[in-house]
Amino acid sequence: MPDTSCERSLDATLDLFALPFNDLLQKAHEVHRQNWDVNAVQTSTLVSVKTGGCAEDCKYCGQSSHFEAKLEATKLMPLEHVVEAAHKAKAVGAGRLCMGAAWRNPKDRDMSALLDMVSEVKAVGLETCMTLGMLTEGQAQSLKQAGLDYYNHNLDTSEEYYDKIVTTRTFQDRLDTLSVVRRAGLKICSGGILGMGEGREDRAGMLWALASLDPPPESVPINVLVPMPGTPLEGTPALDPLELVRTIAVARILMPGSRIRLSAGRKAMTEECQALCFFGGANSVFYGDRLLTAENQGEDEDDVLFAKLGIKKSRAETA
Ligand code: SAM
Ligand code: DTB
Ligand code: SF4
Repeated sequence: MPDTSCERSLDATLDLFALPFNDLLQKAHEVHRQNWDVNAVQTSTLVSVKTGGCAEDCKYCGQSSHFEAKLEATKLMPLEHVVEAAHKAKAVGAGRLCMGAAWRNPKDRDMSALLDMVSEVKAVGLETCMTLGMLTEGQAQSLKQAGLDYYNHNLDTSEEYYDKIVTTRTFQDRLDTLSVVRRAGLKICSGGILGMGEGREDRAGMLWALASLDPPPESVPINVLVPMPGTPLEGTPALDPLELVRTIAVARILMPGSRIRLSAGRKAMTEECQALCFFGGANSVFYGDRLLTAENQGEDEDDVLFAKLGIKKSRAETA
């Protein structure tokens, strides 16, 4: 980033958030237009290859074993089911399959099955992404060798707010894993969640931390909390949608060359809110009627929205 003073830059980020809405949106849209086809949106479909029973205590997550959530823990999904999900995703027009596992980290004994998933999904003709928790150098390298394109590992929130949300690992652990992933030559997908009771300074701090990665993540998922029954954050008051639009716009200005994904939470958003997010710089979505365990706005509804907005689904980036 051009600015060398971290504190000044965080202040500058907060100044962007504080701009009059129209000024912020215009600025973000200009950056968007200079760097991207503003009428094209990248599409990733999620599949949960290992659900529930997770040892971490992320307070937003229905898959943690620390809370009352009723989600049943599964074993690792058989390869043929993953391949089936890939064919289905491809048939409806997704560009990437993102395979998620409810783990603190993968065990070495799981690696060969995971590597097969990567190569088989690539063979279907999709880009590949995985999100499996912390990785060792060796695990990251073997995923890269198998053909993995992206690794998703979110900062989730600001460093300051992090321990209100997760206590079983630290913000620094997340940064360390991102370094491991980068050293292995994988593209990074990293973002966070809004609407967890954090303040604007936390949203700014998270975006500043993401933008300060060198280079910034190629893909930045901005999730809005999906309140999961039985989790400590279940009753958190909903985020003001205009604050989501502002956050997307600031992300676009700070990370001009990154895909900004309007991620979890779209099912509860109006079309107007999503349209403003696309205007302000979002150019990627999770596509398909399921996220990992929660419902998503389905492909049919997305196709109707995209048609109304004149948006096309963009080609795969690494094919
Ligand atoms: N276990 C791995 C990890 O935490 O890195 C990978 C899977 S985890 C479900 C991936 C990301 O999904 C989390 O980092 C979080 O940002 C997002 N997420 C999980 N539950 C969510 C929820 N209820 N609402 C919004 N985003 C959520
Ligand atoms: C990301 O940032 N969001 C996705 C993906 N990366 C793995 C997950 C959203 C999960 C929403 C809640 C659920 O489906 O359980
Ligand atoms: Fe586990 Fe990931 Fe859920 Fe945290 S977000 S509890 S690490 S599955």
